[in-house]
Amino acid sequence: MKMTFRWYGSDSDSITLKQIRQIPGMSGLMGVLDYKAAGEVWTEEEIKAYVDEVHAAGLECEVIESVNVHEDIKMGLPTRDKYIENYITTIRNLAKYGIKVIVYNFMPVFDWLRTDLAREIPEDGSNSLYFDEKELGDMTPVDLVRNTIDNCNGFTLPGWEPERLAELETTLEHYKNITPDMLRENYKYFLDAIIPVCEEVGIRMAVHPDDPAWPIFGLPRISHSQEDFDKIVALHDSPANALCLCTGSLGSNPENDIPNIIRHFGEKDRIACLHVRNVKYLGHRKFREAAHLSSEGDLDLFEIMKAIYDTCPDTYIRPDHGRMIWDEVGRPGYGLYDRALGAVYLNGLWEAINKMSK
Ligand SMILES: [Mn+2]
Repeated sequence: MKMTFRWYGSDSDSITLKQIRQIPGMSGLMGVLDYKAAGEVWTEEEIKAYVDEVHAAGLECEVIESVNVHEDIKMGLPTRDKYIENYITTIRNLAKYGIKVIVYNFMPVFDWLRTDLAREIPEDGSNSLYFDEKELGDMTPVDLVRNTIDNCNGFTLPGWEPERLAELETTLEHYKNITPDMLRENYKYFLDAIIPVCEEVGIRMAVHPDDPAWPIFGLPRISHSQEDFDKIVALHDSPANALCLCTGSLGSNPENDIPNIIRHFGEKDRIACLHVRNVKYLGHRKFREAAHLSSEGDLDLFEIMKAIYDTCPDTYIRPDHGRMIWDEVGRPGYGLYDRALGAVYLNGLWEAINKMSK
């Protein structure tokens, strides 16, 4: 297992590579070029500059996140072929600079959704991302987008780039005619085009689950259960068609048994990387994000790490959204302190599991 950390680049992250390097047990990053719009080619120059900077700080950069899929590909529009060509160019460019895994999603419009980005946790005065379907009741998708962009402390959030959401109304209208099966057909068309290239250059695609793990605003969503992912891995049968198993996203639905889902796909060699974090259930379709420690939320992080150890021990993992603690100001979910605590805790679990298994 390689422990990694998400980093947005020196121009758009409040955290430095030096700080990340000083977290015990940190091997590298899950990196991102957060200024790239969906559909754009990531050029060799841009990738090289990013990777060189990470290497110079003594960290690896083998996983890249948020190579976003253009909506025209998801909607199956005639223009999709041009964007698929661009995507393939990006895959080839990333492979040239040592990237092994690309994290992406195939969610219509919304990458992830929360109704509050800084809900105070009464017990200790920290705050975290929060979701309550009831609060969504009167909000339109446009309201929610405005609310999210207005409350992210001046940072753009992954998946919520203002440009990408400019044509929101038109896109939402278009999705009304797309069923989950049609979305899967468009998905297969995309995978059939890119996976042979991934096999050739040694990259694994890792799809991220829907977050939260159920349909929202009537949009077709096809990635939020073990059954969903069984269908996705069958769309194009290859180890390069793999998952980024995000325990918190899938775990937002208590019906998802996360350790079992990890074992199911780990045994099939279909997990390329994981985001590991905890969630606290507050009611039906209502949750907040919690510290990583099992006792702070509703997921069993020991059982999760054990499932990884048993079925996909060579994978990449990273702590995911942390709380904001110790008065830190940063991107909601992506502060330094709580994610660093999470990484150290997960490494501690790993050491214990490893030693007890011998
Ligand atoms: Mn995640």
